[in-house]
Amino acid sequence: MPESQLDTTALLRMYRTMVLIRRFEERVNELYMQGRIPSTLHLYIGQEAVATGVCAALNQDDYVLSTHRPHGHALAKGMSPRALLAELMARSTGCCRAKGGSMHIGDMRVGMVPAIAIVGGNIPIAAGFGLAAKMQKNGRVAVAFFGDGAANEGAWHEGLNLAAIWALPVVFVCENNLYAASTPFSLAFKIEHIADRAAAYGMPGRIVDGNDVLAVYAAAREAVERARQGGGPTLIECKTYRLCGHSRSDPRTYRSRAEEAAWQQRDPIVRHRNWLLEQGICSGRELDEIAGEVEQVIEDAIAFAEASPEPEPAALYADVFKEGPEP
Ligand SMILES: Cc1ncc(C[n+]2csc(CCOP(=O)(O)OP(=O)(O)O)c2C)c(N)n1
Ligand SMILES: [Mg+2]
Repeated sequence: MPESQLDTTALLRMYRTMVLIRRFEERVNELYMQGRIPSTLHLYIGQEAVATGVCAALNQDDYVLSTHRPHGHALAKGMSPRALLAELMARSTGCCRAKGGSMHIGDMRVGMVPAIAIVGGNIPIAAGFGLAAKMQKNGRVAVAFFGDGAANEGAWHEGLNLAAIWALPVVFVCENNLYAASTPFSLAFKIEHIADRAAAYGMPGRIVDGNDVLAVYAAAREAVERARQGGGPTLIECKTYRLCGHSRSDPRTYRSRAEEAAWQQRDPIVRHRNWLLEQGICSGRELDEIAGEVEQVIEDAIAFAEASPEPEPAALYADVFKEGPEP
């Protein structure tokens, strides 16, 4: 759908979502460096337009299947910042009651399937969610987010093929950020575009500027509608860049500071902000107010998480084994 058909509320909501993801992650990084968050983290800074644009095209009961880098997907799909932060801080009020941590966050009430950290592992599962939706005729769509690295996993090929032959309502969203950990795209692929692989499975492949939230939304909207109407899957490749390191303590020796600076110029949030102002859709003050409200939401989430207790030792086995009578 052209961006002119999005109303002001939807356009500002996109801005808010991107700012929420960015500031949430910046604060999480600070908390991590202060030792207030255990385990490890993969931040999404720089890729906010992908999660935001795609999730804006989804209904609450559509499914998102995420990766080791899931915070942005979860927030864009509508997960509570409180439950997310409490999970990162390993508190009993976390979305997985502290059993998941950063890489397994989820909330089925908003269609956020607990994230899967095995690279490419979410792809066949997305096909499974699509198959369930098709058999139940409930009109739901499953979206699988994944990185460039996942597109060279065997499970990726199997999942795309299954979705194609059974015309499943799935949208495959590649976030090609040019690196799989420290491996550059050019060392792992002999092709320029991952979207070109769609032809091998008989589905449409789309290439999108992943730092342009409106372009991502337009491509996602078309693919979601196609899936919902029984037209089968689509592969969307979003060209983007993570402005942060791969995970904690990444010295980023595999790429240059000049390359990072060039991508910094294409910051998706600054870009959307400038577009909103140029179009006269809102004032800078309104955007600053949105950012201010987001700060409060994040501070509230931090206070909530810190006031929450750690899980009781007795809760260790709860939700781990299936309870109830044997079938
Ligand atoms: C099957 C598997 N192999 C290796 C890893 C370790 N690992 C975690 S993230 C990652 C890089 C993934 O790169 P990409 O798919 O491009 O996603 P990005 O990190 O760029 O978002 C690797 C190799 C893993 N989690 N799963
Ligand atoms: Mg990558």
